[in-house]
Amino acid sequence: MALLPIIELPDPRLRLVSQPVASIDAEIRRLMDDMLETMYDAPGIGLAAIQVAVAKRVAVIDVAREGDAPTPLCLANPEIVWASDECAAYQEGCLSIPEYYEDVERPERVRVRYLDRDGKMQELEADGLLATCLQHEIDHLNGVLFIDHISRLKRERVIKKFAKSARLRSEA
Ligand code: GNR
Ligand code: NI
Repeated sequence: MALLPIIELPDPRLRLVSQPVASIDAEIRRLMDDMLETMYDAPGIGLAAIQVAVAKRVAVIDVAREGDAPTPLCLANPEIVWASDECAAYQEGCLSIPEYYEDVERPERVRVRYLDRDGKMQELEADGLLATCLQHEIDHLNGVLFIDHISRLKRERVIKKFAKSARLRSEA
């Protein structure tokens, strides 16, 4: 297993649309395992492959609370097949936008179809934090970030802040 570097705003690769996985082979399983290790180390509750600069439709999630038994979830080609009309707001964060948190409103419940680590087609219905995280990760696979769901003023402010710190770092 290996820790992978996580790319951050304003890296333009975060805006790529990731490519579907043809089959779950050893390379994809290794990617999933490395992503889980990277996510637990961060620590985070989800990670999309594009965050480690791999433009494949792969994500990992574990919303178990610290101290509880881990519940790792590996998803390839995840798709929302149903979303509730009711919405819920959660304070979201993103490992690619460190230390920035904002409320985002999304459907409260979703049903997601995906291939698991064994290449088996699965369906999962979720609410609460898991529903939020599934939607956040599927957004990443489409080049969408949680800041795309907040006000333009707040979004432009955070993009500017990260662009400036990247510039200062490159000048240092
Ligand atoms: O660690 C994470 N926490 C989080 C909190 C609320 C909603 C979504 C998330 S996902 C985030 C990790 C991440 O950036 N995944 O892409
Ligand atoms: Ni994220």
